Amino acid sequence: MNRRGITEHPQPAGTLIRRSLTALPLAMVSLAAAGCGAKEGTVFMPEQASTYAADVDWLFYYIFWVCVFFTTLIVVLMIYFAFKFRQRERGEWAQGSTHSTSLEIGWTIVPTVLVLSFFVFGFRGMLDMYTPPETEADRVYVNAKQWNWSFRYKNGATGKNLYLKCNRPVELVMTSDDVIHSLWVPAFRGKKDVVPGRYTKIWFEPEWDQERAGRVELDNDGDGTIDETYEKGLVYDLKCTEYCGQDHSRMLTKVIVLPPSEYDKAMARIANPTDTYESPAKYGEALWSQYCSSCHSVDGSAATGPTWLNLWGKRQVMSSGESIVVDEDYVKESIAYPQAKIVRTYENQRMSSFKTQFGEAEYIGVIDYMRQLSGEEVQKSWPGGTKKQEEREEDARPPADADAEAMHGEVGACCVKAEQEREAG
Ligand code: HEC
Ligand SMILES: [Cu+2]
Repeated sequence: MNRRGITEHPQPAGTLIRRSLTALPLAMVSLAAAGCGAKEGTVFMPEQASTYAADVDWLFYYIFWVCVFFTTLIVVLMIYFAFKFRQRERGEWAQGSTHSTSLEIGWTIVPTVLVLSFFVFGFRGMLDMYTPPETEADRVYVNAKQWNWSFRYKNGATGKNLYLKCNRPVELVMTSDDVIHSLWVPAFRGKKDVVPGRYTKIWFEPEWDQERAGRVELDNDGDGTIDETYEKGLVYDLKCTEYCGQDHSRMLTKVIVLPPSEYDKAMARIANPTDTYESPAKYGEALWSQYCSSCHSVDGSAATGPTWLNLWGKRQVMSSGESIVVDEDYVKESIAYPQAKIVRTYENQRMSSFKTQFGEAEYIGVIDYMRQLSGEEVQKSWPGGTKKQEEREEDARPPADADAEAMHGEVGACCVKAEQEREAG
């Protein structure tokens, strides 16, 4: 046997492994702890904005550092052993000790305990995410379709943004009209598939952060003008995270976390589009941008569905060969029952019904917008009258400085209080 034969070395290698294994649990816990408690985002994670976000991150970093540790340990030892016990001469073979009971037991028990700990922490976290708190959670009904989201609130109003009350649990009851989508708010960590033909649920409790909360200005139709403002709020992204077709990446909207008084304003606003938009055509344009723009262009360019430019009054040929003049009845039918009449050459595309999202104001809005796109004269204001123009401008203007300060002091104060109470209790 060689001077540096294998028989001389099983002990040192075994000791090395055993030593590292005893130090391991301590190192793991302190490393995992380093990643938690941070509200700020990290390299891997966005900010933590819900009550369970910190737990998710803790588990992520725990598993991450366990993996980093073992990958390093295994690769370093592998390289070291490959070098140390390399064959130095032709015909040299390993001899002697080939079995170490303590080593076998060690590398069976330690990984088992670690993997079980992943399971226990992960399962507990999953149960937390699936079980809304005992206190009555608010409910929001979510509809997903290619390629937009809509949220229906207690007051019956529907909108494309998810408005939430700060420090108040909310349960989303979700379903899809076509394919599988998945709702994801990265800052809340929660994520759940939205499946056609059944309801799935997820809940969050958005945490208030008085420091970071600021004035919220939303341009819902992307035309460069502000449609909604709130004195104080937090805004996060909400996206679809299950590939659902060509414009999957456009299923992107906002979560707006608001103190109760501002939340009530948001509810009133979406319930009364006639106050928010000065004319049906303007509202129609906003609806187009929120729900229809992923498939219908308004500049004549090709998309999943026919363009709306000069569509109004046009003779449209259906797949049946029948030709139809685009008027109110046809548009309304196409929105509520898109499959009733299919436009020729669009047989392989599919539009989902907006029957549940649309009421009379929405139909009138889209119709007027289409008429406008065909160069027709449209109504300058809502039939039956609405808020006066000055009032609307008043709403859109930021409050004078003194007012603003008074409001910032008080808006969100209740959320801060709720937060302090939670921390204390
Ligand atoms: C997933 C893509 C998609 C979305 C989103 C979509 N549509 Fe469509 N739409 C289509 C397709 C495809 C057709 C043509 C096939 C048919 O007639 O059903 C169509 C046809 C129509 C027609 C008949 C047009 C014509 O040329 O005869 C109207 C009106 C219409 N859509 C309105 C809307 C409105 C309003 C919205 C938004 C609230 C909307 N669509 C959202 C895909 C879509
Ligand atoms: Cu989707």
